[in-house]
Formats: sequence, structure tokens, C-alpha cells
Amino acid sequence: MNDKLLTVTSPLLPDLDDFHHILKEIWDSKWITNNGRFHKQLEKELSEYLKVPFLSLFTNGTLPLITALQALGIKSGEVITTPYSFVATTHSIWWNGLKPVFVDIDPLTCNIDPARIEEAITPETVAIMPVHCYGTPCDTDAIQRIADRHGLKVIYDAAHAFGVEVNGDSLLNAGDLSTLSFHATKVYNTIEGGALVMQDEETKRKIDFLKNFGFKNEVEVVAPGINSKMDEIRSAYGILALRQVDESIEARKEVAREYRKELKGVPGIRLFEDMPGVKHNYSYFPIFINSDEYGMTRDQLYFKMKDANVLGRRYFYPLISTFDPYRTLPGSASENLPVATRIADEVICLPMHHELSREDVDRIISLII
Ligand code: T4K
Repeated sequence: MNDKLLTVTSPLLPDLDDFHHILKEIWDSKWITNNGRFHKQLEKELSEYLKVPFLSLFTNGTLPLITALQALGIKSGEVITTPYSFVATTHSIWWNGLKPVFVDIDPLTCNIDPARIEEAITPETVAIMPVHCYGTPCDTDAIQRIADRHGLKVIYDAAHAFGVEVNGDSLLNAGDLSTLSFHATKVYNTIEGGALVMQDEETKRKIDFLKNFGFKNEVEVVAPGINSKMDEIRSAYGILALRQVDESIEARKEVAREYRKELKGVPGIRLFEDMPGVKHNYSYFPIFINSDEYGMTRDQLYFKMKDANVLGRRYFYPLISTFDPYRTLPGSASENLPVATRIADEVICLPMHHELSREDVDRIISLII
């Protein structure tokens, strides 16, 4: 038996010699954080690469979500969001003293279902926080129409959507603000890290103050900001990683192609296909198990794989709405979230990263079919 451990992901690491070289520059300069040279350079390179007008680096992908609500001046009320995400999405609403309102998802994308948003709007609703789950674009036009009709802000949690484009435009330009995560487990990482994407310079200035305690200059504090700056070492790492990310996404695309070739049409297994006009990033490869047709439950398959050293992950099970801090909210009942509840019981994200070999993929597939 091949016992090599296959994990759901593996980080894209910059070339170590290049990193040593750049570390020497940082050591020599003695400038290690606070909007240094590499921080500025990475902001510039990322905004060009991602085709966004402005971007502000953060120390992880959770603080940009918290800061986005602050930057838009949202101080009270309800925020409509999805239960089918990593828990940080909802936590960011809670940390701002706002009330999360869960709306069910569309089974074809695993994203918030625009058709269900309007019925959840009340006089207290102030914003919508959708997630481009697995990097699959939300129906941003439909969401924007609803937001415009009701005067709501839209903040996209785009933690999974690095580099995703729709008809040649960055998905990150949708809504009022979009956030990114550059965690080790993401397509592009800075070990820990993240960013906020904004459409105008004034908002960038405001957000740059907010991530630096609210300091406008040496003597003026204009808002109760937080410390969420990215340091020079991770910025430099990010500059090097950016040079390799296209190749890494291409390798992931090849893995997706193999999975689809072998798993398409297997009774009881549902997969996502690429969407027309969309440049995907292949950040995750979810499959959905219908146990009646497949002959095994999702968990039976999950543990069978685990026993064979293949660590898929059940992203996103359990639903956020079932966790202790949120399960008593009015919208959290599973009757309100039938699709998300079902999908959370069906999903396994298969290993998906740039280092998977053809043999690795064959081994994973042989456990499934
Ligand atoms: N919004 C959304 C939609 C998100 O998905 C996330 C984060 C956020 C917001 C918040 O962004 P951050 O504040 O985290 O930047 C992971 C990540 O910690 C988390 O970033 C991510 N989403 C979430 C979906 O997954 P775990 O607990 O599943 O990761 P862990 O440690 O079990 O790692 C999974 C596998 O990855 C390991 O089995 C092996 C591999 N791995 C992991 C790490 C950390 C490595 O090979 N090297 C590593 O250093 O949470």
C-alpha cells in the first residue's frame, strides 16, 4: 500500500535561495514592518496582477472582513450572509456588534442564493456579506440589484477567489469591498496574510489608517483602528510567491481535468464544471455524495480515504449556523437552510494543489470508484 500522506492542500513556497537573498536585504535595511519597501511593492504588484484599482495588505484574511464593515461605517443592524463558509465570515459580523442573518445557498454554486435574499431583508438590514465559495463567482449582478433596491452595502468575502475573473474583469471589483486571504492553505499565500480590495483612493487611505491603529500621521488618530499590518518578511515572501502562482494554478487545473475525466458520470457523485467566461483558480475541488445513488455515505467515503492516508476535508461542515454562538439565531434553523444543510452533509473537498502527481490523483480516484 502506498502510505504517502496526501493532504487537502500544500502551500506554494517561494524558492528558498531567493528568499534567503531577500531576507539579507531586509536584515541589512533593518526595516522589518510598518509600510516598508516590500509592503509597498507587494501592494503594487498584487493590484496589477489581480486587475484591481486599489488594494491594502493585511496580516490575515479575517481582519479585512472586520475592517471592511468599519470602513463602511456600519455600526448597527443586520448583515445577510451565508452559513456555508469558514466561520471567520460570520465572526467578522459578530465582532462589529452586528447581527448575522443566514440565507440559504444555491446548490449549483454553493453561494448565497440571490432569490432568497430579499425575503430576509428587514428595516434593520444594513449589508450583505456573500462568499465566493471555492472561488466560484456569486451572482454579483443579482446581488447588486437587490442591494441597490434596498440601499445596502455589499462586502464580498473573496478569501477563495484570488485571481478569479469574469469576462476578463476581476471578480474582486464587485460590490463595495472585497477581502482576500493569503493563508498557507490558499492558492496564493504569504504564510498568514490577506487584503482588502477597494475601488477608490480615498477608501484606500481610510483603510490604511484603520489597519494602523487609526493613525493619520504622527500626532493624529482619526478612528479607533486596529493593528493588522503585514510585515516586511511576509511581504517579501509574497513578492516571490507571486512569480510562481500562474504555474501553480496551471498545475491545479491539470489535476481538476484528471478528476473530472475520471469522476464525471459516476452514479451518486456530483462535480462542478468550469463556468463559461470565468477564469477559475482551482483553489478547491469539492465533490458531493448522494449516498442512495453512490451506495456509501459521505462520511463513510471520507473515513475510507482517511484510513488510506488521503485527507480530503469536509469544507464546510458543520454549517456556521450550527455553531454555539450562532445556533439560536432566528435564521439558523435547518428548515430555513435546507440546501446548505444537505450540501454540508454531501461535500468532500478532494486534495487539490500544485504538487499532486498523476499517480497521486490515480490513487485518490481508486479510493472513490
Ligand atoms: N473567509 C473564508 C471564506 C475562509 O475560507 C477563510 C479561511 C477566512 C475568511 C479567513 O482567512 P484567514 O484569517 O484564515 O486568512 C484552514 C485555514 O486556516 C483557513 O485560512 C481557511 N479559510 C480554512 C478554509 O481552512 P484548517 O483548519 O482546515 O487548516 P489545517 O491547518 O487543517 O490545514 C489543512 C491542510 O493544509 C493540512 O492538512 C495540510 C495543509 N497545510 C496546512 C498548513 C497550515 C500545510 O501543508 N501547511 C501548513 O502550514 O483551516
